[in-house]
Amino acid sequence: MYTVPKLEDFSPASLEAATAELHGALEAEALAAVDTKTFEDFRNRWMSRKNGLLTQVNDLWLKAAPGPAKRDVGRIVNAIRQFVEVLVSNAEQQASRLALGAKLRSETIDISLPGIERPLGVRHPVLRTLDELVSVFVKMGYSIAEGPEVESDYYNFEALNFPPNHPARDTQDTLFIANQEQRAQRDRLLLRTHTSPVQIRTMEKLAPPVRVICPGKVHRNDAPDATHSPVFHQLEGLCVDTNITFGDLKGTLDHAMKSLFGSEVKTSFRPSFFPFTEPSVEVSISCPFCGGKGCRPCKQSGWIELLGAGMVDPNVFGFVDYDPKKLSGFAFGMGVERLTMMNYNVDDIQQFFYGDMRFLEQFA
Ligand code: FA5
Repeated sequence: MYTVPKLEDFSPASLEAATAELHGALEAEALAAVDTKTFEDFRNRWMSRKNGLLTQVNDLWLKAAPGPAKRDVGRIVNAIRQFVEVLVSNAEQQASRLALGAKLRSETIDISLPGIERPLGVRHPVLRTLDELVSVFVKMGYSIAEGPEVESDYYNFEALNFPPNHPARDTQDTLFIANQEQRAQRDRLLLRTHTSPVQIRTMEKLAPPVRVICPGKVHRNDAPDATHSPVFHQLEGLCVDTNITFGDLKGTLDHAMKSLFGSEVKTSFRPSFFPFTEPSVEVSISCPFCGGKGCRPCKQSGWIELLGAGMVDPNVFGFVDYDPKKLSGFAFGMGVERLTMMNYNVDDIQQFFYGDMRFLEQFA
């Protein structure tokens, strides 16, 4: 470790040698200032007023110099002081730069590590089928209407020609909103059992002609099994104009089923009953799996029943102030889960609601 020597003589040669030795030590020590602590040690060692090396130079060289040498020694000591100040200031910058570099290095994140991959979501198969259906009907000129899932007795039943206490209501039992005893029956709220109430809401709002489809969620008191769920989706359709015939209903549904399942699929219309259509039909398609020969999905019959439909009952027009003498129309309602089961050959409707990734990933 460098110490300031006492000078034996104050000749220029001796002064020069001592100064060179001091500069060498100063420069070497400045290089060692690599962080705040080593810089402060360096600065104090050289500049501390009490016993710093500069103070020692002052005492041992300048004060000790004989009168004639004082001027030269004073100049040299001044130059040394300036040199120390410069090196101390450089060392400060160097130390803070190195300290910052070390900090950054210690905080470096290894961006070459693989990230956490988030799997991309896809549309649920039921929604996919619904989208396909909607686009088939939109291409035929239908627009989309929606209605509330919590519906009044009036829209869900009464205006659809289900009189209070009519046995047809039993086929569509559902959840009723509690504490409504004081309300008139027609105003009592329930979870809608089908999308048909949107027919009424649409005709109340729009003057004929009307062509709408109404997609949505419905609820029924049906025990879950392979083909039933208490919550499912329907797509309703309604077309009202002058001179709409049963032929239009058949042509429209036949086209829709062929668009969905392929042009070789046949449709069949069998008499049925709905209070709001007359005549009413159940529509089946020839089994797309066996081509009509008979297999497990079609229960060996060659046909699969998919939806209900019919010509709008004139009584329903009465509820919405449409003139049944001038107008006629047809309506249909299909179960979207049932169509999706056909579309993707799924044999248990419950699969759509379990949220099991192994099932859903097949549709990715
Ligand atoms: C109706 O709901 C009528 N509103 C359809 C209609 C509309 C007829 C317009 C005439 C004119 P239905 O109760 O049959 O009809 O139900 C229609 C379709 O919903 C059925 O063909 C079936 O595909 C589906 N569906 C019925 N109940 C369930 C259930 N619990 N789970 C899954 N799908 C069901």
